[in-house]
Amino acid sequence: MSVTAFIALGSNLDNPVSQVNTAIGEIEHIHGIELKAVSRLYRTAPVGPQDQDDFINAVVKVETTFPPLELLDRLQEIEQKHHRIRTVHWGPRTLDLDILLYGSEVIDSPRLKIPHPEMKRRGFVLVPLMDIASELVLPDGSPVSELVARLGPDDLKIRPAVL
Ligand code: A4P
Ligand code: MG
Repeated sequence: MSVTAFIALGSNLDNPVSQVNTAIGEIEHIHGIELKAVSRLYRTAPVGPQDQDDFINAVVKVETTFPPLELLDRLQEIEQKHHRIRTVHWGPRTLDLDILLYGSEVIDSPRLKIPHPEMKRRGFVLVPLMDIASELVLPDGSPVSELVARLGPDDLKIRPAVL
């Protein structure tokens, strides 16, 4: 049985456009994951510490036979391959892969929280998500389109990356 999941990608170090594009290719090649849709890439102002470069953000839709924690393991292997070093919380990173949604499941465990707790107020997640899932409704009943409509001007300071 396969489940539809949405994964957010973010990078602001070491050629972020290439980090994100390479990661999408790596996700696509995992047995047990089928890539269904890819948003545009967006250039976004950093949320959190401001003394860092803009991010490149995107969201992909996949179908997967992995249970949630195994999907997280596979994504963390990709993060490791990108030489990700965890330093500052919300600080710069070569590659961040977050599971936004896994079917309509709600998970609240130490290693995994789904829906991603910050997703409802983050333009850099919601706008790319709208590209590929404009009709999507979160497990708590919030339509993604309404969450986007509610974003403040600062959260909407994002633009498609010029490639
Ligand atoms: N974890 C729990 N739930 C999840 C989930 N749904 N998906 C756990 C993935 N991981 C999840 O994450 C720490 C732990 O979270 C993981 O080991 C996993 O078990 P991390 O990515 O290593 O830590 P972090 O990045 O310091 O914290 P966090 O909370 O992941 O940061 P965020 O929320 O990802 O924010 N600004 C812009 N414009 N664009 C960005 O992409 N990203 C961040 C990072 C901040 N500002 C940004 C952006
Ligand atoms: Mg993360």
